Amino acid sequence: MKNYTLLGALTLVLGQPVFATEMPAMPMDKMPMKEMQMEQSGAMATAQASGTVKAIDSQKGSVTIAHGPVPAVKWPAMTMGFKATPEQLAQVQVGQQVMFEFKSEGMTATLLSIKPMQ
Ligand SMILES: [Cu+2]
Repeated sequence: MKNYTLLGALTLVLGQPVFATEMPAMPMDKMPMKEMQMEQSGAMATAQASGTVKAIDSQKGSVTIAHGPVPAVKWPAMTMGFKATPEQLAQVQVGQQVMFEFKSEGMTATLLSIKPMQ
């Protein structure tokens, strides 16, 4: 009988501080902030740029563009490949100056739209 009472008291004493520290921590409050920071650091961003078409690979579904600096995603000028749909690839030719919109997720950039400059 004595043991049960002691155990009960211990559970009560140990149980309460754990419960008490969980309440004011408010992890729910901090989570949206973390997600926002990840988005801002470029986990996924959309941007506009212009450049020159260097190569078109319709089998891979990609277009290589020598583009100027893109401040929105902190890119310097460079030549790189963008994922593109067959419809997007059909709108441009190698050597053309183009304006395009894209989204970047890590090292992968995907065209949202592309059109020749006039
Ligand atoms: Cu680039």
